[in-house]
Amino acid sequence: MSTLNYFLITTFASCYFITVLIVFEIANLLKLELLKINHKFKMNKQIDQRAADNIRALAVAMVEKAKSGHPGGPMGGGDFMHILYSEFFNYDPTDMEWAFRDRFFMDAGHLSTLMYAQYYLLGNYAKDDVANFRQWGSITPGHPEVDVKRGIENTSGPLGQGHTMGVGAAIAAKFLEARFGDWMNHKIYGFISDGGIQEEISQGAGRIAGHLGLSNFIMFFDSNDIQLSTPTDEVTTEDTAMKYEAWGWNVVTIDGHNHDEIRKALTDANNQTEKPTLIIGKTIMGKGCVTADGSMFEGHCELHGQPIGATGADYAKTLANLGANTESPFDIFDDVQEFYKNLVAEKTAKAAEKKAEIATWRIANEALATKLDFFLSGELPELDFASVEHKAGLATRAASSGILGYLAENVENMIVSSADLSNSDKTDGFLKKTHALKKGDFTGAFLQAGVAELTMACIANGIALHGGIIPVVATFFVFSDYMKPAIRLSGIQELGVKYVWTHDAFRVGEDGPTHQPVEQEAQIRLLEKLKNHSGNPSFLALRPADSAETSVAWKMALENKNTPTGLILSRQGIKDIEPQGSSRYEEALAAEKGGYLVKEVENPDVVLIANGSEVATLFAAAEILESQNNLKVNIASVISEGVFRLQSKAYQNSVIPANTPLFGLTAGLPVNLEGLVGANGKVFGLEHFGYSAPASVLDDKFGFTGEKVSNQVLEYLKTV
Ligand SMILES: Cc1ncc(C[n+]2csc(CCOP(=O)(O)OP(=O)(O)O)c2C)c(N)n1
Repeated sequence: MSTLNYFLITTFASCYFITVLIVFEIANLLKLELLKINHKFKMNKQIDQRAADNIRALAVAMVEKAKSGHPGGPMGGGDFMHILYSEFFNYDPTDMEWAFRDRFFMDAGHLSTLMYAQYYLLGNYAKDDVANFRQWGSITPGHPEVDVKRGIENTSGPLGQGHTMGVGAAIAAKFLEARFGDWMNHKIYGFISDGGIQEEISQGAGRIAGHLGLSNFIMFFDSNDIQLSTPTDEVTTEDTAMKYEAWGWNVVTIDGHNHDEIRKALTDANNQTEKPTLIIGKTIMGKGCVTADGSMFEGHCELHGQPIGATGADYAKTLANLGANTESPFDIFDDVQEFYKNLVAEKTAKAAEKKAEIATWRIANEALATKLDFFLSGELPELDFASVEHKAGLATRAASSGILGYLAENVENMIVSSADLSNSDKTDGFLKKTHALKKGDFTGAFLQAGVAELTMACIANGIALHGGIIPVVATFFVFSDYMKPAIRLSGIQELGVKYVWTHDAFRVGEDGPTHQPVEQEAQIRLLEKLKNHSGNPSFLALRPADSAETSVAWKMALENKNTPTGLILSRQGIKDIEPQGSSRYEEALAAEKGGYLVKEVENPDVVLIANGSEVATLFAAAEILESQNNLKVNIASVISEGVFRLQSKAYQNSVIPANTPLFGLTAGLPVNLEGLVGANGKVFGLEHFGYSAPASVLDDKFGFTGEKVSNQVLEYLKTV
């Protein structure tokens, strides 16, 4: 062998040897990495299970200690919650009110422990908080009450409303995204149970979410086939998946305890661009419950709504089965604690990245960024309500239409909605200057809610909760009955929703008693007497007497950001109140005190009191009383008794004196004015359902003409 050959062979051999060595090393490294990944995966699997069990154990312990609550449902929902919050949900733990956080809207308020347990793992609650579930002064009330700083986005309890508010928030998010860009693509998650699915409102929420293609809305249905009194198959045979598919949803059914299936469903839902997603998670009521002898005790109706110790399950054995310390059941498991500590750090870092991205956007889009900040601040632009001119003798709904047209041009962050009555409730004044929201196009500002008053009101609550947008909803006053549960939640949650209610009295006329509100004003005004948790009247109800007062009422409504406002408006034209000076609008601004004198003389013989269109009737009566009976008459227009009662006693007395005869006129129940008129006064109102006939005929038949009212006053004055 030549030296050259020898050299070539040895070189080749050593190269070969080195290559084999390298390949071998790489393979080893790869194997090691795979092993590590596998180990981590197994660890994760283990920790996921432990975290979900920890949530279950906490929920059980909270209910047991409180001696009341609903343990079974949270035990089923724990797996979804943990996977959602650990792998998908984006928020900034150091800045809970960050406007671009994902939102979680709980429908099944009775499952509050599920949220408290989850947010306890995330550090939003202390051990004492969860241990004091449902107790006086605790921050863990029986049903969740909005508390954004701790992650509670909405108050819930009345089933069906929570997820509908989520739909509202999803609409708000799309509205803002259409104006400021895709970078704000946060998600709205909903959590619903059998009860919410059965509530009628889910029809409206499901229809609208599908119709508008709310791809940013992802709802988990905790489908455990058990409800409070019975298994669900005793009350329903519907195919829920088909129902939601028919509404245009993306629907997937999974094992709600299988973490990989939850993960995949959430991944797919997050990639949706066209449709909202319903993840039907088949879960087990009371997952993990065992009896005293250690056998499983799951899926029972009795686990729904009482401490598990009061059922066939054994409390201590169940805690042990879930891996909890039976002596200190409110502990977070060590490994779960460690996992969540890291998770919170990761979430914070991820949010910081997103915030940096947003900061770059802000630099490149200065004007838009300023506008966005303005929207989110909740401030109003400079508005000049006096500049809106009204023709003489308008119905207050028509005056409202003029204001809405002005607002359409001057307030860019309003969504006005009507339950298929925009041309009657006159929100078309707004609609004509914008266009309706549509699937794929949220550049408009009008929501055609369809005939679904409760859904619409609830959506408005959700829009308000999301922030950045002022929601306005409209329908006939008589149908405020259909909205009442949502109005109540607007009040409890202190939301600045604006309700526009037109066709405010029997003067609806020919439509008859079904359409003629009588007791509605009394019902709504009860909320003015009911204080919210901030100690303020929970609602502001305004029934303006003419066009100028309607402008003032809108001003009051917009400036009232922390409680809902209702504008109660007439169908029929109303004679405007004559200005006593130069500007009727300036004088009508006194309505901001709740009530004021629209006609004032010294030492009146009688003070006539009304609101809305009855004020004009009082003017007609006063004319007769003065010209034919030589009486001196004052007239007070009280747009809101609630606001009036907040004024000084001296002011109240200057409008409604204690020692002068008082006569009230209302097209609603007399109780509307009895508080103002007092025991010595008289109120003439309606004490029966209406009838179908032209409005002027009803005025005459029911005694609401100037002449008939003047006779009533004279009769009354004989008695004082
Ligand atoms: C509007 C409304 N009606 C009734 C109730 C009372 N309620 C609370 S939970 C519940 C049963 C709901 O069953 P489901 O949603 O299946 O909850 P789970 O049994 O899974 O906990 C009922 C009727 C309510 N909270 N809201």
